[in-house]
Amino acid sequence: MAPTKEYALLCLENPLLDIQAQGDAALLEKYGLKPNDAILAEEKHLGLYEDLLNNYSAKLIAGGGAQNTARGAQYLLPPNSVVYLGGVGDDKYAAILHDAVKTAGLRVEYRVDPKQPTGRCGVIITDHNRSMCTDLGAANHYDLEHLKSPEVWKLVENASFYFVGGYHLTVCPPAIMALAEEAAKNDKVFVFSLSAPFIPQFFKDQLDATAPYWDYVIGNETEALSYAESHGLETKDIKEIAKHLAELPKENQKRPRVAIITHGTEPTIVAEAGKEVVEYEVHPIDEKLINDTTGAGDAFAAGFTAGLVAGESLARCVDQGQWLAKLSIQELGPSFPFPKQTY
Ligand code: 26A
Repeated sequence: MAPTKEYALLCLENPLLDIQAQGDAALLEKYGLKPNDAILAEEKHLGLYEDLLNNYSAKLIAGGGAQNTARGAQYLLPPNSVVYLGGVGDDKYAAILHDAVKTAGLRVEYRVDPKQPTGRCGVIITDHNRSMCTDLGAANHYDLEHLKSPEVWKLVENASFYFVGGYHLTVCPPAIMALAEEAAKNDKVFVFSLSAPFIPQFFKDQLDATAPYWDYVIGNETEALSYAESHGLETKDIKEIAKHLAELPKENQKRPRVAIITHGTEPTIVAEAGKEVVEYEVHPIDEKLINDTTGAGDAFAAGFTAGLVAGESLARCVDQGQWLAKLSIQELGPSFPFPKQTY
């Protein structure tokens, strides 16, 4: 991949430790969880984490949607290309995250909260489904003060690409808006992920405030459908929804917006403002090789965004996203194979 300047890509969201295990219908029912979903934990869910660790031989794996994307993009780009921001505690879970990002060569600038525990995401695997239940902890305390601190803001000013996970809308919209405005003002690239159906559903106003700043918006079919429903679009056609996203009003008129909607093994849908929608077949994979699809979308976003940073064509960015997603689903959790594979 072409050399880029150092830390050209800056990512922001919620660093989490995934507590992941093979589960069953009874476990899902016990906590009132759907087989395939991502939600914020309520009081009734808080026993899940110990339950997974004690009774389901759960594994601890570095997670957090955009942190997975940041690791994936760094996997493909030259050393020192990606920096990631978010909030953690001062505990053994944070130490695990530090080890994982170090191995991945990802630079992190965490806001460390001495009083809050590092965020946890319970991941229950049943067949090819994964149900995620997140207790944000310290990740919920990320703030604008950290982003605007001189050392961190210097990294913001230096970067040319920003990637923000929509999950962060539940945490610190002002930090997202600060990055969005910085991007528009300086004609930098702002990439945004819809993250989960509950974001367009329950964080609609916060989401809509970021929309004019999206240069690239990435989601999957369930997120697109949730967007359509919460915004009163009279369609369930993914192509129509992608087109709608691409044509929304835009702050920086120098870049036409592109909406990218992945759809499992169905073709990826790409709508660029003012152009026809294009579909890209995914890379076929033998069902038997699929280990775990947790983080497939994050890996797609990683391959795609790394392509943008390297100045590749839109078609190649999509293809690289699909390629990295295919590699990631053969691993346990949102991980990438070592020794490294090259695109
Ligand atoms: C605010 N919420 C709910 C979340 C998340 C999240 N990352 C950030 N914020 N809920 C789940 N995840 C992460 O999604 C990855 C798979 O795409 C999990 O940590 C998991 O690694």
